[in-house]
Amino acid sequence: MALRALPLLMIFALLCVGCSESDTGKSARNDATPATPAAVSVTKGASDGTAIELTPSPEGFPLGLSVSQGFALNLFETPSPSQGFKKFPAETGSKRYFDEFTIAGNKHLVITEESSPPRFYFDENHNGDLTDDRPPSEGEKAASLLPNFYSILIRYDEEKVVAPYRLWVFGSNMGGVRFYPACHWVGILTVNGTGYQVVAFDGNCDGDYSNDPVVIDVNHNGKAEDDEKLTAGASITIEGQQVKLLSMSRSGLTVRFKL
Ligand SMILES: [Ca+2]
Ligand SMILES: [Ca+2]
Ligand SMILES: [Ca+2]
Repeated sequence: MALRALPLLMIFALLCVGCSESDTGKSARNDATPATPAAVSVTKGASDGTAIELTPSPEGFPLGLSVSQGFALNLFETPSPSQGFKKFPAETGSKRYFDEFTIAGNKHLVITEESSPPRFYFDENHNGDLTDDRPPSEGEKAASLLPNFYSILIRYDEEKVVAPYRLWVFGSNMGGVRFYPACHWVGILTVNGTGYQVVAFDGNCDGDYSNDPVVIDVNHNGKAEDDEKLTAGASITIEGQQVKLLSMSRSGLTVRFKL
């Protein structure tokens, strides 16, 4: 079971920008602090139920969950005035594409670059300036812009967190460049002394985990059965104990149950 949290993605710094300008996107993430402990912390709130902080995992399709395709990019060769680019990263000589990418409810400008490794500049603070964000994400496969894995950081302003999101980005036969989330969040819910894996997955590819089911692997079989998928307000009985999903945060970081 995929409890392998990737430490380099463990960033919950409060909107800290430009942690290490000299490094690549990946190693900048290494440098960012503080990292959230890998273990699950459970706190009891009087009215908030039980809050569990989940841990990010850089793997897709947890518990066999399926996804739809999310639309990512058009790969426009020139920036359009309507896109709102205000400032561009210094030219590197590699071919670039200019796009808007809507995720987690915000439109972010994106520049993708056919460098080696390819780069994915993401306007994290969505201000139109592509020079004041963290360094670009570098594709995990050096050879080509697409298909490839990129890891971005998304701001969730209402939660004051910046959360990692890893994407598998590919040219789609449905048109344009689309993506799947190659990531999820995972934790442990303890009921009567027994731990149950809890998984949040952005199956509808919009960067918002609050509108997808939260799965509790009640029968420990590593798969998500239909009755293990909870939407907010829904309940499931575990060992005679009713467990109600109160809420899932948009970022995926925090899930709340009422036991
Ligand atoms: Ca920016
Ligand atoms: Ca979603
Ligand atoms: Ca199961």
